[in-house]
Amino acid sequence: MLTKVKRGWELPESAATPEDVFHQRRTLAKAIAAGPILAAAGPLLAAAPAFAAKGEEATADLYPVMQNKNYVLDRELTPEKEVVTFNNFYEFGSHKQIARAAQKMPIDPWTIRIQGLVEEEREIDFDTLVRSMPLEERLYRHRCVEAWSMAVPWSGFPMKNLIDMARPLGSAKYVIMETLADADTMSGLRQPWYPWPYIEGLTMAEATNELAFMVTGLYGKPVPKQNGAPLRLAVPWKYGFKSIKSIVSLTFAEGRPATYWEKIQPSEYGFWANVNPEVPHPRWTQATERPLGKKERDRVPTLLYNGYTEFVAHLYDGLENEPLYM
Ligand SMILES: Nc1nc2c(c(=O)[nH]1)N[C@H]1C(S)=C(S)[C@@H](COP(=O)(O)O)O[C@H]1N2
Ligand SMILES: [Mo]
Repeated sequence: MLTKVKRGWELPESAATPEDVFHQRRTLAKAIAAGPILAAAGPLLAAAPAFAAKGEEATADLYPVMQNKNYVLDRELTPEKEVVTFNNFYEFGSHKQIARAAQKMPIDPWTIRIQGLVEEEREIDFDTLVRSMPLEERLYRHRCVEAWSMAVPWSGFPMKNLIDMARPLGSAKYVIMETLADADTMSGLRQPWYPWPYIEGLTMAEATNELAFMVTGLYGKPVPKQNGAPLRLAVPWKYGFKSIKSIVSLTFAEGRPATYWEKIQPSEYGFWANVNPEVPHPRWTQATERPLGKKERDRVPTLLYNGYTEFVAHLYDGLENEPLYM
């Protein structure tokens, strides 16, 4: 029989941030946006990195949003500057300094196509979508398969809400997501040996798990382009490449998709890609990770399912013969 296991990082109700602290933060964020009082701000808001969202975005009025205290970190937040200047977004190049180039990506208007095994195929306007969803902030870890990691405040809404809105048929077993492929602004698309567009997928059980999160914001602002504006996925128990950016479509299907990285190198990157320190990448260990902004000597141990075992381990019962950790 299953009993509810207490999650290690769950805080008692009494530890939740009271509303007035939230409002204080919001006022502070507005004040900072308005004038040069950086010295008064906390470290989270004080950094004003070159490629952070500027508050001019069409959805800027929505942020910051209330933090959901069910998702507690075991480590400090990564400085915003690191998160918005060190990125993987191959559409803009196969290196980390793509933030400037990504500013050219057109994101307004933005449409998300819902197709495949659904009651009715449709297109949703991003602005309408984000304004109809219950936005919250979640502090999540993120572990790249390259063995660097970060801990960030995403804003967004549960992926389950988007799945419910899409009304998939009972025959749908997977949801496949696709990134914008805009040859005019994405220079990476000129490298034809990469299988554009970037595609990722989840089982329906994974996509409706409470941890699966559709990201629309970061550090209390709209998510910057280099981090996957206007809509990206965060599945923190999986390697970072599953968290697909700048999503333009959701396709519901019966068959498992061949994902972008799987097509590039199937012996190194698989469909499941759950974090596991004990299963090395063919070319390096996954036992430890370097938090962004820290030195090599400050590497920390990597955790099974990136620390989210209690949320997701049951999703893989009976699948022990699958390559779950690559
Ligand atoms: N479309 C798209 N999504 C993507 C990628 C990419 O190259 N293209 N890189 C992935 C990888 S490998 C990681 S680690 C994260 C990085 O997200 P960040 O730049 O916000 O840290 O995005 C993921 N999503
Ligand atoms: Mo990654």
